[in-house]
Amino acid sequence: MEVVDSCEHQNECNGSRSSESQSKATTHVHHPHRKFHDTNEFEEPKQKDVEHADAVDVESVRYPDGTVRLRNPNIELMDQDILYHLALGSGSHDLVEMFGDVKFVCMGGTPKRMEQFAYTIMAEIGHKLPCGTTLQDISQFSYRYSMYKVGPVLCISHGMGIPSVGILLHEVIKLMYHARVRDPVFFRIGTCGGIGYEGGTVVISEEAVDGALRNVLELTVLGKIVQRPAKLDKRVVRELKALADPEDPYDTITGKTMCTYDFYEGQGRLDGAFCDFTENDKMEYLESIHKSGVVNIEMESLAFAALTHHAGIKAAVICVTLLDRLKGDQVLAPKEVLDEWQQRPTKLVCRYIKRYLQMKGRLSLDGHGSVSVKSPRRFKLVQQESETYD
Ligand code: R2B
Ligand code: URA
Repeated sequence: MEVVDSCEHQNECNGSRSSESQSKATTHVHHPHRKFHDTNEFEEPKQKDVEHADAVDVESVRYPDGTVRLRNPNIELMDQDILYHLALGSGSHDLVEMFGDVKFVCMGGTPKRMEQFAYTIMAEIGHKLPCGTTLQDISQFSYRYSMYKVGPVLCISHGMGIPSVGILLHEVIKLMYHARVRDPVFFRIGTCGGIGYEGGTVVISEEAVDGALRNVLELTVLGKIVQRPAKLDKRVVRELKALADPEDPYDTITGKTMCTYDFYEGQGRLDGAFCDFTENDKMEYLESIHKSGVVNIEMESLAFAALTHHAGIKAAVICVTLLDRLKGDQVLAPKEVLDEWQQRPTKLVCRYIKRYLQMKGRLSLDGHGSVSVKSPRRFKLVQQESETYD
């Protein structure tokens, strides 16, 4: 099989906006030698920080005003683009109006967790909904993914595994393009198995590798194997790590994340429906990946890192370990404990977003809210009075 580096055809694929959309976007100025690196609002970029950006040309992924540009010339030629799994479309929805102010896209496995995350981030950033309104699942009619929007934060469930997160990323990256979002930052907040780390440890991924320790996502496109580097943003990793509080009653570490296509055999578990290896084989493998710097295993980071990197979008993966795989295979912690552990990566991402908004002067912890209680005693009385009305 021929192996093609997916960046090879990049220049052929550089899209430019259609005349209609071009008129809304700033004129495209060509900078032949400008390479993409993340313009970070927290820290000035240093030369040594941009090595990961190697093959991605800024012109291929951004318009001069910072809005997301697609590496696919077909999209702008289409009459409308239906984001089928999100139940949204460029012809049916005003995507600029709906999503133009997005800065952060936070993804996690389940719809429930992402709904909870939406309420958490809403409280953290002081985003107030108009009185009498509530958050709505924007993608509810897709019956695939759930999506909640809280001001500049989009919270989306990605399901389990590379194919699920891959489909979602295609559509969310297109959504960023249609909505003219500027320099978005993507986070995956998830769970994982630790390699030498006890349950409840927070892991910020430095990079993603596959089950054979390769730092690439491999796709078969038109019968050919295409490899995409699975790189994450080093600066965001450092910033997230710096936001870990020494007072946190758990460790926050960084390291390589292994991403597999399966939870059982693929992660060397002895307790799947099938197992053709011994406990010794399993321990030898886990010890060897541990020696190579792998600190955790999960199932989405490879696609998450590879597709965001290909799109020139800053991204980070933050997971909590549910167990130490050097000690066992089954997730045994009680539900309340698991629930508390799953709050931990969320807290770190909330701190990151809050700090960004604070620095931009966009954190509003006052203002109009849904229900604002001045006196809990009087509030209770009014509620009781109302309840007695028939
Ligand atoms: C972590 O947990 C899920 C498997 O239980 C999978 O989505 C992952 O990456
Ligand atoms: N998710 C995984 O993919 N693996 C684990 O061991 C735990 C959660």
